[in-house]
Amino acid sequence: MERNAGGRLRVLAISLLGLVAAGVVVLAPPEEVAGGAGTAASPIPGLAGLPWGLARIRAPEAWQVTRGSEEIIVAVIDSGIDRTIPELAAVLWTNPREVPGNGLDDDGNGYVDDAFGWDFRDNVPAHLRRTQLHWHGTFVAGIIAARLTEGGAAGVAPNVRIMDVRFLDSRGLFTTKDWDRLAAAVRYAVDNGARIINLSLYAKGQPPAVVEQALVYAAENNVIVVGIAGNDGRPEVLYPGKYPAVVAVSATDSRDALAPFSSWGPEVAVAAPGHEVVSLLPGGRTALGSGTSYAAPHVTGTLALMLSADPSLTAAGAVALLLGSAAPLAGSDARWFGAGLVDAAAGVGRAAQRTP
Ligand SMILES: [Ca+2]
Ligand SMILES: [Ca+2]
Repeated sequence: MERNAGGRLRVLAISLLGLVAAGVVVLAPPEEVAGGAGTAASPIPGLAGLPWGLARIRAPEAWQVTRGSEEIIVAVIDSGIDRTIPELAAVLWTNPREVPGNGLDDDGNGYVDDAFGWDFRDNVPAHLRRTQLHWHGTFVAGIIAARLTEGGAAGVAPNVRIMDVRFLDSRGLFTTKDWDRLAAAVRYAVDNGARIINLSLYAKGQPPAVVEQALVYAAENNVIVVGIAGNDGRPEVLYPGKYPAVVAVSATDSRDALAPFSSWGPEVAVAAPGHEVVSLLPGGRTALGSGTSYAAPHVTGTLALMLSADPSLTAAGAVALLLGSAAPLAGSDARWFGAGLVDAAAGVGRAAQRTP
C-alpha cells in the first residue's frame, strides 16, 4: 500500500477503527491528504503549475472548446464546501428562486432558505452549518471546478456551478442511520437542477432500497451520478458505486497504473487520476490527496464540460460519449479501468461535434 500517512491520515484511521470497534459498519472516504501550504504536484513538462491529473486527462485541450457553462449545475454530495475560498466561491450555485434568510420556503421545494444548497447533516441551509466541516468536500469540489490560480489548484470545469449538498459529518463519515439522508440529498440535487451528482463516498455492505431508488430517480430525471470504486484495493467495487445507476471510477497514478488503494471490478466504468491529486483544503491551502474520491471528480468535471459543449446531451448519451472517448490503457484489465482513462479533450470534442 502506497499511502502517505501524514498526521491527518493517522487521526482519521484511528477514528475509523473506533467506529468499527463500536459496531458501526458503514464507513465513508478514508482518503489521506498530506501536506498543506507549499505542497504541489510534480510539474508536468510544458504545463508547469497545472496539476498532473488535469494534464493527464487533457483538460487544457478541452478548454479550447469550453471551460464550462454556468448553466450546468454539479451537485457535490459530500462533507460540505468552504464558501470562503475565492477559487470556489466564484463557482458555487445559488438557488435563483429562494430568498435567503427570510424564514420562508420561497420556491416551495420543502427547504426553507436553501439559497445556496442544503446541509443534510445539520438540516440547515448550506451556509448555516452548525458543525465543523471536514476537508473532503472542499477538496472534491476543487477538483471539479476551482478557478485556476497561479501555481495552485485548478478544477476540470472552472465555469460550471457547484451545488453544495452536505451529507458527511465532521469526520468525513456516515453511518447506517444516515441512508435516508443520502437518499434525500440525491433527490434534492435532482429536483433543484443538478445535471450531475458527484458521490465520492462508499459504504461497507449494501445500502437499503431507499438509496438505489433515489439513484434510479436521478437516472430517470436525466441526471448523471458519478461514484467511486472504493479504497479497499481489492477486486470488489463497493456501494453505491456498485449500482448500475452509478458511473463507478477507479483511480490511477501518474504512470497510468491502478493506484494500489483503488478497488476494482466489472462495475468500473472508467478510470481517472486519483493518486497525489492537487486540490484545496478549507481555508484555501493547496494539498495533495490520494483516493478514488479524487478520481471521480475528474470524471464529473469532464462530463460537466461535455454537457456545457452540448446541453442537449442526455445523461445516457453523455456517459456513452465519455466511455467511447476514454483512452484505453496498455495491458489493462477492463476490471481495473473500465473503458480506460477519461479523456476530456476527446469527450468534449465529440460532444461539440454533435451540436448543429
Ligand atoms: Ca426552498
Ligand atoms: Ca427564503
